[in-house]
Amino acid sequence: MALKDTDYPVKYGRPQAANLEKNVTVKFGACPHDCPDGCAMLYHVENERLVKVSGNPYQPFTRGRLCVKTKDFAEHHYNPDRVLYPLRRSGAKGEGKFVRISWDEALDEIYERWQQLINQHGAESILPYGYYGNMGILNGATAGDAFFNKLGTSIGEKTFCASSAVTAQLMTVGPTLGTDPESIVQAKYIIIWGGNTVTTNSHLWPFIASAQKEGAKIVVIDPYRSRTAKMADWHLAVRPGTDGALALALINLIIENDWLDKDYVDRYTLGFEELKAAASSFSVERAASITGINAEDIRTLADEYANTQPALIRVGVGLERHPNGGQAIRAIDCLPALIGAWRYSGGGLLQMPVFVPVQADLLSRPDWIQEGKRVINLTTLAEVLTDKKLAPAVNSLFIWNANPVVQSPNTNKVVEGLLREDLFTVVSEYFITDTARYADLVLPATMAAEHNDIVTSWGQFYIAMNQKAIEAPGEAISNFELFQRLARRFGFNDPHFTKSDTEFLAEALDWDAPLLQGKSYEMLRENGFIRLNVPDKENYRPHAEGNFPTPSGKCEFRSSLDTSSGLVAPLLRQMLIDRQASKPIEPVPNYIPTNQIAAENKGACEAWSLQLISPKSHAFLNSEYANEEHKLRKQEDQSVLINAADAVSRGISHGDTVRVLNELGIVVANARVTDDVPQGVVVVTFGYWEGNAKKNAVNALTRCNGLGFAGTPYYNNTRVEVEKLPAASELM
Ligand SMILES: Nc1nc2c(c(=O)[nH]1)N[C@H]1C(S)=C(S)[C@@H](COP(=O)(O)OP(=O)(O)OC[C@H]3O[C@@H](n4cnc5c(=O)[nH]c(N)nc54)[C@H](O)[C@@H]3O)O[C@H]1N2
Ligand SMILES: Nc1nc2c(c(=O)[nH]1)N[C@H]1C(S)=C(S)[C@@H](COP(=O)(O)OP(=O)(O)OC[C@H]3O[C@@H](n4cnc5c(=O)[nH]c(N)nc54)[C@H](O)[C@@H]3O)O[C@H]1N2
Ligand SMILES: [Mo]
Repeated sequence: MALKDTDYPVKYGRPQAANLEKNVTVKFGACPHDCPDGCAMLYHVENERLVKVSGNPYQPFTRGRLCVKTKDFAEHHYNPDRVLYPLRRSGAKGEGKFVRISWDEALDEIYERWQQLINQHGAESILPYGYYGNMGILNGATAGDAFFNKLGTSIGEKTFCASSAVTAQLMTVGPTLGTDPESIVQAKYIIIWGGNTVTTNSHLWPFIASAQKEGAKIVVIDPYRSRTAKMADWHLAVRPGTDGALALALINLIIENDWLDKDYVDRYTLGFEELKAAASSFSVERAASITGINAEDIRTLADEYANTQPALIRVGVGLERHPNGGQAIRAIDCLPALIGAWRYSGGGLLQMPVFVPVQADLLSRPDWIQEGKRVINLTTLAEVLTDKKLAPAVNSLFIWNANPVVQSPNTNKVVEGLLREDLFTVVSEYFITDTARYADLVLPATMAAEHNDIVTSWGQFYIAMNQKAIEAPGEAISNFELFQRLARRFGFNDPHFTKSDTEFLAEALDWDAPLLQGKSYEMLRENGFIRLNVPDKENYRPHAEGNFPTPSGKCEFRSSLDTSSGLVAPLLRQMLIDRQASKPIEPVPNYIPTNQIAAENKGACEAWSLQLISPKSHAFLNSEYANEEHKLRKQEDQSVLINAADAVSRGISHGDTVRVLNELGIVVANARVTDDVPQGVVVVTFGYWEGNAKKNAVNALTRCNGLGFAGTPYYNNTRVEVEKLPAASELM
């Protein structure tokens, strides 16, 4: 049901209002996962036990449905493998042997080891490595910032995900929320570009399906026939890393055929002539030979997209993971303005509505960062840990909300680094993950129902409250509490470190900002969720008359955003520098073949004949849940999807055990011979743990790279060979 703001004061959440068994109380939950859906949940508690977790049926976007990952979220909290007490390594590194210690012992050991490192090498020898295992405002990737800024450690730059997509968006349309996902039921043409909605954003799918039922055509642009492509009306199998050429060819066709909304372009865009020039060399024939999509299909796509309104583009992150992915998204982001799609409710661009007014400075304390502090990009962990010339060397890693052995590029090198005897590694976790296995100390962390938080979304317009519903098991503590305790152990007496979680939560959002005006923390606590203060979704047309939050106020085909712009937060400024080329990102979208950009990878890329892409697994959330039996059963053994032509020429049959390899590593998988992938492309999904995969998970094959556009890692720009495994002994 679609309720308006005013319709939902406390209809649920209070025990007496809900249809509940006796003795069951309900608290508001918010899914903590790094997922665009941001579900509002309800925690059902009986005799101090979490007996059920359901979706909050009143949240209009997620509408009470939970996904395959969180269906048994209550049971997840009671998984018997959970780490419940601080642990100290008792065997060799990586052996996985630990003994229980007390929190005081753990904090003392961290204090003593770090003081020693600080005295010998300076605090920059310590590297905090946090990511979005938890998306909460208090317990998320930035939970440790205030503490580490005060301590003066190296700063970890986090560009694993969406940094190209967000930067492209900032440069083109500015920090706008874009099209309301609930409005897209009105769309008549929907392009899902480099995203696997059915798997990764499943609560958006019903809106797309509704539009489809009402006659909208759904187009998926993806190198392989994903679950989403199978549900679509039309799948275009683009060659990986060539989307920029396709988008520029569409622009060229739209201009050549005069399918433009000239009035919109004149009034509300900047740099049309430059975009026209950039696109002019992308004839349909040229784009067809680059992308592998036939010329007639490209023509049809341009014609249908430009002439069917409302037209919507949903951009995923799959296409950003190439050296030219950022510029491809820039080109795509220009399309809605060219055809005036923004004029229509339900049309436009749905990308990353991340610009929610969180009081980030209050929580992270960037004012405590000392001038010139070393910034280390965390996607280069493999190199950082093994670089003998790095000064000071990284001698201690503190990891929370992250599983770099599975998630960071170049697993074998990450592990080589983690095995260093002179590296002191602390990991805060739920389980002994592939990363925690290499830790010197493991610290137990709370799950969502065991702590308080607020969760914002990066896929829809609601914020959700997460209330502590049950006591933490054993001695688990929240990330928030962990850093408060560490700060006090280090003698930091700033009031920041004695404030409680609920005190911070009351201030965590800027309630005076336009997106929150008229809303309040009390309202959030009362209702469990609130909608951002944007107009009624039926009529929401944020850029019908321009009003783009860019320097010019227009959709910028030629970006005028530069590193000095006040619109760009200081930590984002470096995103506008192409670090590989050491100059600002080109302001007009372009397409350069990947092997011309990633020059240092060129040899390796060309030595292997197949292109590997590694999208998300359906039943895992990144690497979470890959240790749980029923999720593994759903997801099945690690497999490699391979086209019949590629399989035959290698003597591979469906079901064979094969190895996927390149100069960095070997991954063992079951071959699935299928025409879901085109010739020349293979797919191994991401998230398996070493122990669950037959041998190694997919990042054993991906490399650290030049960090061009916005520091994005090029996970999908990976070349491999696939070979039939001759003997079972090789599995060892
Ligand atoms: N079930 C599940 N849901 C998740 C996650 C999960 O692990 N599991 N992870 C969450 C996270 S952190 C994120 S960031 C989102 C990501 O959600 P998505 O944006 O859907 O991300 P991916 O699955 O990485 O990639 C999407 C698609 O891009 C395609 N792709 C790869 N290379 C190219 C290319 O060059 N061009 C084009 N056009 N397409 C390409 C892949 O084949 C894939 O089908 O999902 C979130 N939701
Ligand atoms: N090849 C390839 N690699 C990829 C991707 C891909 O598509 N292909 N996707 C990339 C993307 S989009 C992303 S976002 C990253 C994801 O990378 P990560 O954010 O590192 O995700 P996970 O691997 O799920 O690891 C999160 C860990 O945090 C732990 N955790 C969860 N909540 C808490 C908490 O409250 N406290 C503490 N202390 N720990 C907690 C979980 O148990 C889990 O082990 O991976 C990237 N890597
Ligand atoms: Mo992500």
